[in-house]
Order: sequence, then structure tokens, then C-alpha cells
Amino acid sequence: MERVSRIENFIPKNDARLLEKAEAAKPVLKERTVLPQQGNVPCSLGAGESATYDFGTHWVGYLTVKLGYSGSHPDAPAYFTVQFAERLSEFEENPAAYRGWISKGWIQTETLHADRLPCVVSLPRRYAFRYVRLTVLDVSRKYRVVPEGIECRAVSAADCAFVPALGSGDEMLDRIDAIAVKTLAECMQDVFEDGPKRDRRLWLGDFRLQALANYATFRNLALVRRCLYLFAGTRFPDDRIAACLFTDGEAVADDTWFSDYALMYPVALAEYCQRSGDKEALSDLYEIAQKQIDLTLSMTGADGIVNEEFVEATFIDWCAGLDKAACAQGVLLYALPYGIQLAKMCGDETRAARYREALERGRTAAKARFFDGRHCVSNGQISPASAIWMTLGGVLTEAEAREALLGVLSRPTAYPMVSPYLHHYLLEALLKANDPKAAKEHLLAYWGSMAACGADTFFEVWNPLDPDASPYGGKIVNSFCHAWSCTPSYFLRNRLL
Ligand code: RAM
Repeated sequence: MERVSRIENFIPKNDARLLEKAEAAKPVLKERTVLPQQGNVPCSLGAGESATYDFGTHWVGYLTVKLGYSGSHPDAPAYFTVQFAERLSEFEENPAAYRGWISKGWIQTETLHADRLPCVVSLPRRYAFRYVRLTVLDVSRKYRVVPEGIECRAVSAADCAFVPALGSGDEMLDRIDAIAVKTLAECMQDVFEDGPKRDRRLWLGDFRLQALANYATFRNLALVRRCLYLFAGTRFPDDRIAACLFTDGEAVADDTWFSDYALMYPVALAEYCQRSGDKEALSDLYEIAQKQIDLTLSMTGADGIVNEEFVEATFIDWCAGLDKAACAQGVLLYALPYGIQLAKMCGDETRAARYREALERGRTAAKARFFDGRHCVSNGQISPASAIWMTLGGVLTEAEAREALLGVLSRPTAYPMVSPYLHHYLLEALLKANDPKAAKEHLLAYWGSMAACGADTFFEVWNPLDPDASPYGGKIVNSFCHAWSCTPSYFLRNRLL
């Protein structure tokens, strides 16, 4: 499902004052040296031979390899590859066979020469991995390469030791929580990254979920503040907030706009202000946040329904063929109460009243358009996504929402939930429908199935019925430590137990 947005001559609107405040909240990364577990690693390697190292769990960091030799003095360079894998099965993939629509530059493999041995090779990139494989492509007949040491300087803005274990009394729930905490920690770098393997940047939809999980675990309010200022500090010329930012170097807004992600900005700001009481951020960011809602309202017809342009620009999920009209409407109705909250915090009664009126009108219109009394139907299509967003938009009563959600979940569907992002919102919807039992069961079934597959961190894309699924046309570029997957900790610590 190819999705590439490109705007000719896109020049983001930057606000130096906001970017300075973002810079002031930049974290100092914690570093630690990690070594591989002792394994069955050969002591010398000839042409075509390899050694695989297991670092025990997932790490984000920089690798150093010390190479020596045995035999005669090296009379040719050691020519070798270093491959990194978040999961061992990645080594079974063939990078040359990847023909997907995002760059193969994300594949974590380096081919190197060592002209002089012994030597210490420090790889320049930052990698995300648990496993490292060193393969000698060629040496000469006179010597063999001896890997004498390998270590990783791991980096993160978070320290898992800070977060007490869940201690729920249920081993599986504790394990899911620990994996979620590790997932979040690995994604907490200079910003809340979406995935340390890929895309290594600040995505708005992912960020809102990371912030929620962070409040329940690391409580790093400064990093949330920083990201809120970054999104506002570099935006579209018409004040729309970009779907993601590049933050390696100077912050730059990407020329991609997802209408549903933009609405998560006021949501995230309201949640942050509530928790932090940060009045300065509220006053600096209030207008920009509400602009995201105002813009959506300007893309809403007299019938109270968001227009096609808005629907087209939503992300919602990676599910191919999903009709997103009901979802898009639901996201607006989900965001409006947060806009009302923000307006109240700022004493902006006029706006609060306007949003309340839009909410009322939008809900009534949505019920008439997208609900047939039992199912949520989006242009003739029934999907879990539509039921989730109609529920979250407050369009259905609790009983209607429960019936619509459980009904659609109990039947096979041609439009399954693909990303943990949407599974997060399913749990929120089940809680809104007052069915915490179903929410807990789903958490156990979905995130538990990743844990059962040996996950050290939770994945970007996961459909237990189709474990090899990739929206990109090749699993080798999927990320297996992905921010939008980290919210079990939020549910377990704040909502479910
Ligand atoms: C992918 C990334 C990111 C997500 C977008 C929509 O490119 O995984 O996390 O927010 O999709």
C-alpha cells in the first residue's frame, strides 16, 4: 500500500522562539556498554564463514569490533559484512531480494574492508538490534580473521531501572508490561522516535501514544514538552502540523500531512498540560493546537461530516482497502472534547461553545450516516476500524458500541487491524464501551502473541494470522521495536488493573 507524499518547493514555517524552547528540553542520553552473551562463536573466520553474537535483548547504539588474525601476516584486506537484526529471523531474509517501496537504505548491513590487522572498527551509524552477524566475504589463503571483541555503546533518554516492575501477580501481564517498557525506552532518544531502526523520527500519531505510556512509566515530562514545541516550531506554512519531523540535526517538518495525526496534537497538548500544569506551554501552543481543529471544521460540510479531502489525508491504519470515512469523522469527534478542555484551561469560552456545538452536530450526523442500528458502516464497508472510531467519537451509546465492536471482532473480516496503533485505539474503545474484560483479553491475545513469539520489544506491524505481513513490500524493512506498540504499560498501569 504505497503512500508517499511530496510537495514541490515545500518550505516549513519555522518559529525560532519555539524551537529554542524545544532545544532547552533536549535530554542528555544515558550511555552504557553492553557485551554479547557468551555463545558458540568461532575463534577464527575464513572466507564465507560467519559468527553471530547475541546481546541478550534489544539495544540502540554504536558498535565497535576488534579484529585480529591468525596465520601469516595478512597479505590482503579482510573484506567482511556486519549485519544487525532486531529478531534472529531477519538473518533469513535476503536483502538483495527486497523490492519494496521504501528505501533499502534502512536495511542494517554494512560491507567493510580492514586494510590493516589487528584493528578496531567503530561503525559510524547508530543501530537497533539484539543480534549481530559478522561474515568474512574474503581474506587470503595465508590468514584467518580472529574477532577479538565486540561491544555496543547503548544509548537512551530512559533508564528501565527507574520503572518498578508491574507485579500484577500474572506472569504474562508482567512480561507484556516489561516488553512495553523496554520498547518505549529504546524509542526515547533525542525525541520520542517512532522506531530506532526505522524511521528514527518524530511521528505525531506515535508520539501521542508514547506520551501516554511515558506518563505511566518514566514520567519524563521534559521530553514530551520538547516534542510538543518541536511540532509547533516547524510546521506547514498554513499552520498545519506535519505528520512527522526530521530531528537529526535542525528540526525540519516533513512535507506529509495526515489529517488524523494533526488532530492528535491538541489531544497530546491537553493531556500534557493536565499532567504537568505547564502554563507556559499552554499559552505558547494553544492557538497552534486549536488551529488543527479549526482547520478540520473548515473541511466539514453543512451536513456536519468531514469532507473527502480530509478523509483521503487520514492514516488510521496500514489495512489495505479500508474505507476511512467513518474513522475520519470519529477522529474529529474524539479530538473535539480535548479542544474544549484546552479552551476551558485558557478561559476561551467562545471557542469552547463553538466546539461543543460542532461536537453535537457532528455526532448526530455521524450516527445517521455511519450506523445502521447494529453495525458501523462506512460507504457500505464494515470494519473494526469504523466501529472503533465511531465509539471513540462518542457517536454510540455504551450498549451500541459494545455490540458493534464485539460483533465485528467475532467475524472474519477483509479489513483487519494491521498496526498496533489501531489495536491501541481498540482497547480505548472497549474501555469506553465499558468492557474492561474484553480489553484485557484483547491485550493478552494480541501483545501476548508477540511475546509468545519471543519479542524483546513490540513490533511495528503485527497480524498473528499473517506474521510476515509488511506494508512496505518486504518484512526486512519492518521495525521490530516500534513506539506505537508500547501502550500495554499505559493500559495495565493506569486503566486495567
Ligand atoms: C510508518 C512509521 C510511523 C507511522 C507511519 C504512519 O512510516 O511506522 O511509525 O506513524 O508509518
